Amino acid sequence: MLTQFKNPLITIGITLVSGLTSVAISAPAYSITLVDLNTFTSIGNVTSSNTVIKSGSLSNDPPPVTVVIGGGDGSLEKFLDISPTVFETAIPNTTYGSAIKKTQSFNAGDKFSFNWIFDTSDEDQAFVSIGNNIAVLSGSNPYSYTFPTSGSYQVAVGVLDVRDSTGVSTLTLSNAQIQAVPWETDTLPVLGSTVLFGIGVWAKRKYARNSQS
Ligand SMILES: [Ca+2]
Repeated sequence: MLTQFKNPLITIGITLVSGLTSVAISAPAYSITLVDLNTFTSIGNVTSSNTVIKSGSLSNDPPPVTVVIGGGDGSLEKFLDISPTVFETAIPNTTYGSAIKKTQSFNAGDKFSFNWIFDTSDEDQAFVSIGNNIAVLSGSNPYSYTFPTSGSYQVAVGVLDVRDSTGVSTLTLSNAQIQAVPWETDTLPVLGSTVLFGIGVWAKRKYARNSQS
C-alpha cells in the first residue's frame, strides 16, 4: 500500500490537493462587503456622499446646517429615534449635531467597521450608535463593532457640538465595510479528507491497472 505513494505523480497530486485545501480554508473564510455610506440618510451638515460630517456650522459653511439637539421635531434624537435622556446620559451637554443613519439586517458575528479621522479644537464629540446604544467615537482606528445577535439594527455615525455652538469639528469616514460571519470551518477539513480519500482510491485503481498491464 505504501509503495503507491512512492509514485512521484501521486505525491505531487496529494501535495497539490493539500495546498488547495489550505487555500480554500483561509481565503473565503471571511467575506467582506463594502458599505456605500451614500445609501445612508443624513441630517445636519453632511457632505461628500455622507463621508464628511460636521458639528456647529460657521456662517460661510454651505447648507444644510446643523440640527438643534433636545428632542422634538427636527432634532437629532428624533432623526435617530433615540430618547433625549439616553443621548444626554451617553454624551452630556450637547447642543448641535449632524449624523447619518441606516437600518439593515446583520447576522450574529458580522463585524461592521470603518476608518475615521476626527478633527476638533474643542470639546465636540464624534459618536456611533448601534440600535439605542450610543458610544463616543474614540480610541482605535478603524472603529469596529461585532453584532452579538442576528437582527435588524440602525447604525448611525455623527458629530456633536458639546457645551457651545461654535467651532466646526469634522468627522471624515472611509473604508466602511461589513465582514461576514466566518464559514463553518469544520466542513472544509471534511471536504479535504474526502478529496484525499478520492485521490487514494483513484491512485490504487490506477496502480492496479498499471500492474496488470
Ligand atoms: Ca463646538
